[in-house]
Amino acid sequence: ALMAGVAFAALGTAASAQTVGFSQIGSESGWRAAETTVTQQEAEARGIDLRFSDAQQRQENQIAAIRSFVAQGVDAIFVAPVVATGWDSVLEEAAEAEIPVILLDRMVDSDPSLYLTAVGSDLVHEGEVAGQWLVDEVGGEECRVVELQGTTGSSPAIDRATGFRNAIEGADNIEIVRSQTGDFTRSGGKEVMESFLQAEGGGADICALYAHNDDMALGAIQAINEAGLNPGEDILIVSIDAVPDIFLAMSEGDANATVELTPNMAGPAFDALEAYMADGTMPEKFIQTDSQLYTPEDDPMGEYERRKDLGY
Ligand code: GZL
Repeated sequence: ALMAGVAFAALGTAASAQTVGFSQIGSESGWRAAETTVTQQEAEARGIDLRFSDAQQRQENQIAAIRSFVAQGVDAIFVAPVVATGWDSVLEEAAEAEIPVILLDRMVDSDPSLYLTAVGSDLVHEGEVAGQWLVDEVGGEECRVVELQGTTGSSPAIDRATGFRNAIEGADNIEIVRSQTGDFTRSGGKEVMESFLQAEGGGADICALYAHNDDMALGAIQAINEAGLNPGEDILIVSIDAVPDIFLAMSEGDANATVELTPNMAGPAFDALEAYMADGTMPEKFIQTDSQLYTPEDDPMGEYERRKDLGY
């Protein structure tokens, strides 16, 4: 509130954002690529000059980009923070420069007064939706689960792990037997799944894979096929993002469930920014997007067609 007052007072008359710096994590997944595309489209539709920086998944590159945006005197900064910690000093520098910061799709541990708002899904809930699907799917059957976690220390990796465990807590027939990060990438998912298969009787002892995003699941599906097993049947596959290719996999019987994450975090972010710049309206600290479950019963090819041109 203090920052908002100061920033708004500094603006004096009503203003609108002309230039926004966007510190993007990278392009580790199809979902991330779509988020970038949608952000550029939303900026263009609003006549905003978007300055884009791809950090190749390195926090130091994001911090350097934010400092550069502050030096350029942009009107606002969007950040998709690769991990949850280590942002205090650079966010304080932006606050001192009276430049509002909005977080996209991941959260930070910093004090909420250091950012205007955050737009994202309830990542714990996404994990719960994925876990509940598996509980419903396996019933009382014994089910040994392997887990491909997202980028270590990122809020989605932390929260999606928590949510899934919340959902399976009451099902003592379901057990997570291996868990390792695949860094949200297809190659990471494939490599780690290969090691899981070797460690678990060639896959005979694995009932299901829970992947924190579809890209890791798609890499794992390749590994399962190469091991001579049937993904989606011998090993159930549940993941998150709802990217077009997971729907192709579903239509081939290779994947069983995904939880949707909209790539349009920028629309609500730009809306909140415009209201703030116009008259100091303070947005909610967290603008939540929803998390819908999709399975092969939900017209996967139709969902593929709807998403295939959105920049994934
Ligand atoms: C989640 C987002 C995650 C996506 C992944 O909000 O941060 O990052 O689920 C991406 O595909 O790597």
